[in-house]
This record gives sequence, C-alpha cells and structure tokens, in this order.
Amino acid sequence: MADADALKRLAAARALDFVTDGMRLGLGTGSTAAHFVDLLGDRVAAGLKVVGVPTSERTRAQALSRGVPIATLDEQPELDLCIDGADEIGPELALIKGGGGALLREKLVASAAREMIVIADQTKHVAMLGQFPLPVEGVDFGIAALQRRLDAAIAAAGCAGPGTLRRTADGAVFRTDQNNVILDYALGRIPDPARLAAALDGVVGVVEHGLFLGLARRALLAGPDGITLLE
Ligand code: ABF
Repeated sequence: MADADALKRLAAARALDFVTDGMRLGLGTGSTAAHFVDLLGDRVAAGLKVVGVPTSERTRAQALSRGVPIATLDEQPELDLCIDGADEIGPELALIKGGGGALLREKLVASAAREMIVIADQTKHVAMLGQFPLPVEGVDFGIAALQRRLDAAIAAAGCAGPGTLRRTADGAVFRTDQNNVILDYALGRIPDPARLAAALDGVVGVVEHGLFLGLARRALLAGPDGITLLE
C-alpha cells in the first residue's frame, strides 16, 4: 500500500489538472499543500503563468524557493482557485482545518476564491467531524476568560470537550502568523457543524475557527486505488 505522503502527492498532482494559464491561485498550508506548491513550481518552470497568494509565511517561503510568482491578498483580492489540505473532510465537504495553525489566512484566502479544492489522502474523509481537535484562534488578552466563554458556547451548541492552549514542541505558547493563540477543542463529535460555527462566531475574542463550511467545492481524495472526486 502506498504510504500517506505518496498519496498526498498524488492528490496534489491531480489538482494541477484544474489549474490553467493566467490563474490567480490561493496556495494552502500543510504537507499536502506543500506537494502542490512543489509540483506547481515545476509547471511554472515549464512556462505556466500563474500568481499565487500564500496562506502562511511557510508557504510563502516555499513558493518563492520554487519560483512561483506570489502576491498578497491585498494585491490580488479576487482569486480563481484555492488549493488547500484539510484535517478532516465531513459530509457536504464541511472541513476542519487549522492543525497547521494557518486557519485564519487559509479561510481568508479560500473566501476570496471563486472555487476551493481540497486535497488529501482518503483517511481525512470522515462520516462526522470532530475526532480531530477543532482549532479556535483567539486574541491572547484574557485567554482564561475567552476559554470560559468558549466552553459555554460550545456546550450551548450541543458539543463538549476540553480546550487546550496550543504549545510548540519546546513548551512555548504557539503563535499564529497573525500573532494570535490557538485553543484546540477535543470534541470527539460535531453532529451539527453549522450550529457550532454560528456559536463560535458569536464569541468575543475569537478571531477565527477551523470549521470551513460551504467553502470547498470539490475534494480530491487519494487512496491505494487512485483518486476519488467528491463534489
Ligand atoms: C492545512 O494543513 C491545514 O488547515 C490543515 O491543518 C493541514 C493539513 O495538513 P496535511 O496536509 O499536512 O495533512 O491545510
């Protein structure tokens, strides 16, 4: 059986079929999106003309190193296509994203695109979202109070589970590219993602959360038997 990384690359390679000359592309973050940027670099070297708007400093550096022309979202506020990975892909292409910490820029870039395609190995496809902890990005002023408000909002939306302040491997508080912090909520199951998203949107101090609803138009899932297209 192909290993997970090979499957991620396979999904990324298929996404290139949706890219045409002149496109303004949102460039995702994470190991699957990194394969896409890598392969896109080969196409650009062969003459493809595109401009990419990266969703993280990491992706920005990679795109530059692979010779992919880049712009900021201010310079290119309307995009043709966004290609990004996901942590979970549920029914109706509802997503959990943000395991890599880039959820805010990822959602901003995906929202600026006419179409979003998710690329992943098939293990990311689930019957119900929630096994992957849901990232919630917030401001660090009064983080304990924010966590209390979040706990209450999450309970009111019919979910439950502890939120943990994300830290780096050396124990420091993790900071996003926007210098915010992330609380990861281990909810186990999210039976009604729209209800939870609405509840989180109403919490003061929340900058963004990792539920991406109604954004992805297609998903390319790579498995041992090839690519499955969900739409
Ligand atoms: C990004 O990368 C994130 O939103 C998600 O957290 C992660 C998926 O990672 P990988 O492609 O490495 O599995 O898209």
